[in-house]
Amino acid sequence: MSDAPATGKRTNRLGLEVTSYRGSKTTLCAGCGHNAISERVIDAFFEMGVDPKRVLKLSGIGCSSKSPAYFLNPSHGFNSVHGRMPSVATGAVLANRSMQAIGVSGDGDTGAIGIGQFVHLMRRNLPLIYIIEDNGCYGLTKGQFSPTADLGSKAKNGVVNDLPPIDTCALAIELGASLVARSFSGDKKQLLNVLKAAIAHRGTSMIDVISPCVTFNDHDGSTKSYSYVKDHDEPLGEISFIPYFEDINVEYEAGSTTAVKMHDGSQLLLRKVAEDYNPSDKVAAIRLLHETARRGEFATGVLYIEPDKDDFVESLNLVETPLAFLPTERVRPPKAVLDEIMESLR
Ligand SMILES: Cc1ncc(C[n+]2csc(CCOP(=O)(O)OP(=O)(O)O)c2C)c(N)n1
Ligand code: SF4
Ligand SMILES: [Mg+2]
Repeated sequence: MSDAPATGKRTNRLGLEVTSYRGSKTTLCAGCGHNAISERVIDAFFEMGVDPKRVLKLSGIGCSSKSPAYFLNPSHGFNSVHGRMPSVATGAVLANRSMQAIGVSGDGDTGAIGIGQFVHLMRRNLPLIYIIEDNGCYGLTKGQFSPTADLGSKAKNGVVNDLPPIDTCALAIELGASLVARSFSGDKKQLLNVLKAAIAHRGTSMIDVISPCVTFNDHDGSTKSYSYVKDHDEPLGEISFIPYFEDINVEYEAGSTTAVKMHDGSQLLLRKVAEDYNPSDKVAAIRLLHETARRGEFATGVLYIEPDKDDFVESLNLVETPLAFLPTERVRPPKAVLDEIMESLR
């Protein structure tokens, strides 16, 4: 990061100003948690010096899925069908593995109509940052309960939710995502560092961000309101992130800090507060999610990470050149070969 003397504006390692990472003006409600998440995405991509022209933005349908329009204007975008972002993302990433992909979904988009696609995306460990902007309701269609609404939580009209929630983090860990985190749209510092770690990570980074809907789900009785989440947030510890291009010889107290080496050489530092938490232990991560949920709390931070797990692109053993750049002769069999196949089926 440097100051450009000509303009006095802060630039990143590509010489770009933060304006290159902004998007269109938001049309979401003032105070919506989703807007704060877009701001952190802008900061994270700017500070990590990712070329916005090398980014794919993908989403489904919902207020949350509109968010990619509000960050990274120079990037490529595809606003798909409700719950179908995972299949579009899979096709796009396999066609051009040289791009950095970020998908934004909602708790309805992921947990209801899109749950089948979500499940298979997680088990494939596709290189993708997958953000769920989780407000426990269908904001766009006026606040009905979504599958992440807690049992017993109250809607604005007084209706009580009588179904148990799906914990998207527990599901993602169980299925095979290699970085799983939960954060809160109101926790600027934690969310920024989680996003930076996700940018450095290879494989699926599934980040469930509790993001209050100020219009339909921010009242007493809701467990996804600003006040409830502030009072019940249980951070696993303080998170710091040092990208590979910055000096990593920082002092940190051995014994109280776990340093996770990312595949690109960056370091994720997890400073523990209360528990002796090991983010590479799958069983411990799932136990923690169950225990905190039983107390009505949210564990936030990086819950699980497996930096060296093979991703979907590697496991398919694709050719070095992204499929999008291969000439037609290499991706389409010639007519004679197709004729031969047809003949053999007679
Ligand atoms: C196939 C289909 N079914 C239903 C809808 C209606 N619909 C639009 S958005 C939405 C839910 C959005 O909730 P969520 O994903 O949580 O996003 P939020 O608006 O809360 O951010 C629904 C049911 C639709 N657009 N398409
Ligand atoms: S309705 Fe709710 S989720 Fe949608 S923009 Fe407004 S505050 Fe955000
Ligand atoms: Mg929602």
